[in-house]
Amino acid sequence: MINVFLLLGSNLGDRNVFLHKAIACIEQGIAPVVDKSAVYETQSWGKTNQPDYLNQVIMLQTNLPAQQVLAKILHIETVLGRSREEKWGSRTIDIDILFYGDEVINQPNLIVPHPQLHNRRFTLEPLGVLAPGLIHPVLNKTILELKSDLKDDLIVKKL
Ligand code: PH2
Ligand code: MG
Ligand code: MG
Repeated sequence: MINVFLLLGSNLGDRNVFLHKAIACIEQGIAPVVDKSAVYETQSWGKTNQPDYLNQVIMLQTNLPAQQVLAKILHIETVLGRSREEKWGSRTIDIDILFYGDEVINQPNLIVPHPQLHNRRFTLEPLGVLAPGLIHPVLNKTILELKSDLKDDLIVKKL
């Protein structure tokens, strides 16, 4: 079984409900959720004039290929009302693959590890609680090391 880490994010509508619904859909359609972080309220990164997000990291164990995990994630996002308009715009739910085991994937529609994860406090804070010693297979650093290198000062608050 492969350990797959996903980041959930919502900054539109009832953000808590969208996180819960996403986890229910993931358990039903992809695999049981083995571990999950607390929920964090986080300032919008990239486009800073957007509402605050709720973010959460979860871990699944599955044998599904990464492309199948991605296809199921995109379906769940659509079911939960995600519409894609502007880059980094507000969304009811965003589900990103952070790690797929220690695999490095560079395909037109899927880059793993997530190419921005090491630049984002809203990802490294929850991930650092679930998997502090996990080694990033491209940067060859642990999550805790990436966290201490971080230059992102946006507010990330554990709820
Ligand atoms: N996701 C983005 C862009 N900015 N900021 C926060 N705080 N949380 C997110 O999940 C997030 C973001 C693109 O997907
Ligand atoms: Mg995202
Ligand atoms: Mg996404």
